[in-house]
Amino acid sequence: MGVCPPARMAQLRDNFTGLLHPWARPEVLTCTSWGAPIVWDGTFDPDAARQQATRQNLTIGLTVFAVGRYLEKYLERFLESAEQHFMVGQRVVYYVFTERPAAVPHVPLGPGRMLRVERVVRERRWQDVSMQRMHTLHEALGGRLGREAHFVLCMDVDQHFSAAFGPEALGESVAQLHAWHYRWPRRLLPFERDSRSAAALGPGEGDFYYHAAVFGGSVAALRGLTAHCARGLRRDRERGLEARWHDESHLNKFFWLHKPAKVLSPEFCWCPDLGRRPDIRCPRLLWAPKEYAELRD
Ligand code: 2GW
Ligand code: MN
Repeated sequence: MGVCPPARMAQLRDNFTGLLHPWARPEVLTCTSWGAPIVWDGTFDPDAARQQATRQNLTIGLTVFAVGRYLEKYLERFLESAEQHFMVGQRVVYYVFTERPAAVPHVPLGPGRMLRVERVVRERRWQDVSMQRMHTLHEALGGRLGREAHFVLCMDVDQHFSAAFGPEALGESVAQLHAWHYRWPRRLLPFERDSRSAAALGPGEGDFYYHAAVFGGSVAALRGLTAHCARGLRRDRERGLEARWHDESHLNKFFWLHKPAKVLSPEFCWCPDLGRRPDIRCPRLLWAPKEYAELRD
């Protein structure tokens, strides 16, 4: 099904990940139509990925927003589990964005790992908390974060790591397959379809439905991504529109126009409510149970 042509293989070896065995997972798609690897457990060599990242002396940024009740509810477990599993052995800078820096938990960090807290203002509507992230990230990438890190992953806080999440997840631009939708027919994917929205995709458009809970890339690529999404979000707001899945809709539009260099399988951001599935061999990051009724008011 998803084996890459040999000509792509040489390129993939340079893609930070030692992606050497796409044929190891014949039951899933391991390569997109534009030649980007889709990273599944078994298709990469974690040690080769680690070594390659270490040789390049990378600094990896991990951004996360923890505003309002999400700080107490999710941040500590997110950070503690990241210490266990996220880019172990690499240089890592966590960037926590919150309106209450003093309330950020003191999680002991391993050597070469650092945490920076950035103050943000709290938006009134939850949709705005989520959407404002693109603008805030854009500014951060233009400042200290952008100078400090080579690659950055941007994540939701309402999840925790459960297995190794290493440099195999790094690339020039990285998109996450959404756990709910990765096996759906393309025409049913929940893209924004209202043509008035900046996030709109026309009939027949859209490759995959990507989850905004994990996206990443080089600083330059993410500057472009966040600028695009922040611009689209602002334009929609000026016209009294709000895309179906907020910032995620704009992210999906961006990745339709600018194909990701690497795609992460749903193992990299899995929803435990979906149960055990034979293609999900090694979930690395698990969604926390949704408590919309309690948290969205
Ligand atoms: C968000 C919604 C309702 C109530 C509160 C919040 C909220 C979000 C908050 O009070 N404080 C906060 O820090 N956040 C941040 O925004 C936090 O990092 C959280 O993980 C992120 C996205 O909100 P979340 O996780 O509740 O939304 P999901 O899991 O449904 O996320 C998907 O859809 C969102 C847009 O609706 C985003 O695109 C998100 O990236 C997607 O994963
Ligand atoms: Mn979330």
